[in-house]
Amino acid sequence: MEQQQTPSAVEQAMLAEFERRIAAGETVEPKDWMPERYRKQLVRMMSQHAHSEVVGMLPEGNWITRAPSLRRKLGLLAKVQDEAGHGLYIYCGTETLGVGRDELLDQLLSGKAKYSSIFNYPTLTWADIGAIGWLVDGAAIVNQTMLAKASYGPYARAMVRICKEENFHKKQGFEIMTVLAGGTPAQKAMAQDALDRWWWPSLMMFGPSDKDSPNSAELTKWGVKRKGNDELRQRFVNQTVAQAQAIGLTIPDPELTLDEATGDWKFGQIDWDEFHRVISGDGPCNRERLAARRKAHDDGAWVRAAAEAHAAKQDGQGGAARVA
Ligand code: BYC
Repeated sequence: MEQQQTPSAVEQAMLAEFERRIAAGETVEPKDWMPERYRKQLVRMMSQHAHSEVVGMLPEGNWITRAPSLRRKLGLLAKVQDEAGHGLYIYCGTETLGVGRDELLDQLLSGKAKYSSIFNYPTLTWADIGAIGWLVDGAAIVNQTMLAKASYGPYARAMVRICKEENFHKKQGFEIMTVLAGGTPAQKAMAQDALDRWWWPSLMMFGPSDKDSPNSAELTKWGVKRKGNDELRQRFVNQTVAQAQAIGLTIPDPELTLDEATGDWKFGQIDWDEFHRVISGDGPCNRERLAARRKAHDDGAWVRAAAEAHAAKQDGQGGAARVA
């Protein structure tokens, strides 16, 4: 009689096959077998990413009514709408992993879920809108170009489209900064002030240093992350220093020096205490952001109720209820 394999042996064989596929560069699709831990890690990372896109609309939304011209207003409106779309693609991606958007939104609104630290800083002047496009979208592109090669198909494919849109966002932000930096002394000072305030939080977007990053090893082993947090941060610094120089702005880091041997711009110490404060809920705007999201959710209750009633009517339930 054939001996039955114990579940753990089956599981081990499936895991080995899964890892062979990843090593061969194959893409994992929703109906493929995957280790529970891979699924959980993806849900964690993708839901944080989706939440970041949605919360990320708030700092910029703050300036839609105060944009300095119709052209600027149109660009900003389009950008903020794009961010909502990015959130939706990524929430759809998490649905392919068996987790509904309602559950994830509950986690966001209850304060349990994380979202990117960067969106807990205030947008004080119009130049902040330029700085966000240039630096925040610029950092996001560096990170997400890498994620477009992630092993999980739905996430990787969402990143391809998102990166194209983020490129437009970065260009509009850099153009705002270029115009301000070449304007009156007061406009240039406003642009420099925005760079001073957004520079270090932008570097924190890449996450802790690799040696302090508990998730990196597993995510790298399973091909979700293709590069480490430090390498991507360095890539962003290298490309951004040249851009700041081109428009006559100064990166607020006295320790910034070019390493001739590697071509890398070496930068000073990131304030990791500030980073940990912000991601644990105690940044300058964490409370304001969550309050705004909760209000938007409550205000939208009638839309959800109407959509559900419409869906029920479409599948005949509403009709049956009316007859009864
Ligand atoms: N902020 O082990 P680590 C946009 C957490 S939005 C908050 O290195 P991992 C845009 C991390 O979650 C684009 N938390 O984590 C939208 C972990 O905590 P948990 C946003 C952070 O996952 C609107 C702990 O720290 N992009 O472009 O290996 C307008 C240890 O970290 C942060 C994404 O979401 C942070 N900055 O790597 C404009 C990209 N960093 O979960 C623009 C997708 C770390 O264990 N995400 N943490 O409790 C990623 O690429 C990765 O998740 C990270 C972190 C590189 C961020």
